[in-house]
Amino acid sequence: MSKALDGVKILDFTHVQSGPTCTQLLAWLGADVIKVERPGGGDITRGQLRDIPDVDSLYFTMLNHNKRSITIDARNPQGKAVIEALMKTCDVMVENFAPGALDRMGFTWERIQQINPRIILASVKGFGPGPYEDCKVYENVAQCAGGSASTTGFDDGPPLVTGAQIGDSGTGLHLALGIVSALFQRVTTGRGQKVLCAMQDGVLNLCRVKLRDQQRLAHGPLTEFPQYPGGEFGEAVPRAGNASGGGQPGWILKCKGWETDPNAYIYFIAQAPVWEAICDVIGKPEWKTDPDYAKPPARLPRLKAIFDTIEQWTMTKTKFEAMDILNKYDIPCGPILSMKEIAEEQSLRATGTVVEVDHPTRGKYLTVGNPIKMSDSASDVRRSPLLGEHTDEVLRDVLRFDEKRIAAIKASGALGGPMRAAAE
Ligand code: CAO
Repeated sequence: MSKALDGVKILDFTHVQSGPTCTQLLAWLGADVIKVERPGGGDITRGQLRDIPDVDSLYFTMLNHNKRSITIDARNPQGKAVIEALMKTCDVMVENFAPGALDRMGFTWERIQQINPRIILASVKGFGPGPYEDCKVYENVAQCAGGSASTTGFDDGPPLVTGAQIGDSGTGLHLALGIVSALFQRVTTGRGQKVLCAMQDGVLNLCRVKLRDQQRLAHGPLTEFPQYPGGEFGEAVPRAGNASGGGQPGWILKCKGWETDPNAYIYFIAQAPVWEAICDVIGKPEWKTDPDYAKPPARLPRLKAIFDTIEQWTMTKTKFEAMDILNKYDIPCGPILSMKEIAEEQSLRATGTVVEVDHPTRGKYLTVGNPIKMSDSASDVRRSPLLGEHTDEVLRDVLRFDEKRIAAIKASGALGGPMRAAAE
């Protein structure tokens, strides 16, 4: 089967998480992604959070599937020449170096356009133009600067970061959309363009409901928040605990076994259209006609007491039993799944969302496959490359350099030391 991005060549200068997330997605969609790494250690994540000595970490392997790896020293003149040759043949160059690093390598946007006017230069930076544009940024910095941390957590606790990597992976996703859009526009203009995604902007985009709430605050308290009706609302959107960000009240409730299992909980949404069914299920049929409970506005000041009562019912069921019962009535709910449960969930294996991959030095490991499912562009998940595994192959087959030229480049030290052979 063909792939959506067949024929698209990506020069991948990314490292750590944000950029690699983007290029991994493009690779799953069929692009040929050639990852340029510094000789010696390569992407720093190869050696970070290692669980097995001297083996590429899961951090690296889970962000770099379906790519080829070439080692090039960008400061070596011969290395620079190889990079320029790759720029001439590639459609897109993706990077997430610290601000200014690409310019310092000699690859300004003007120079890149001289080399290949059709190339798209896609970058992740921490911040867009402004007071912080020169700052280096990691995931949690972006969560804090993008509005997520101030609105996450409980009102009586400090700001919290979330485990979902909305700063890194979220921005990588945004960048991938920018790249395919630029490729589409190039069909008519014939020109490449710069695509920039700032992590602060990406996080804020994912937090836009909180900027909505900031403006609602000017017109009175946020009635769906747990602070209402008794608590104080200050000048900024407060942390909402587990309240739903939408128009239907929700909360996380204990289920059977919560005393010993930290994930024996269910998210329960008291959706208005199924309110009567909720009353019947939890044994409170009188609430259907009680003026204090029958209509949504009457329930808002009583949400805590309502969820406490519903919890008395959910505590008598496991989260999966509660799911089965509630789903019969179309009551929206979701079990709090642990990573262990997700790793073992067979339906996620069946759809390719959780995939087992074999790696030559690590052995078998689990990863997350492509979450975008397309009927005419199926994704296969291929293991991440060893450092420099495809250096010779790229010079020979992509750049069509002859053996003599390859030998001269190697002798210059531009590709680093001897390459590790692929040991399948
Ligand atoms: N050959 C020669 N030099 C290379 C090279 C190669 N193949 N690849 C990288 N380098 C050099 C760069 O040129 C840079 O050199 P100078 O700073 O001396 O010009 C140097 O390696 C380090 O690059 P860096 O500054 O990007 O890396 P860092 O570890 O210091 O910072 C990070 C990491 C992520 C904070 C920074 O890259 C950044 O802010 N990126 C943008 C935001 C981003 O993507 N953050 C998400 C990170 S994931 O949590």
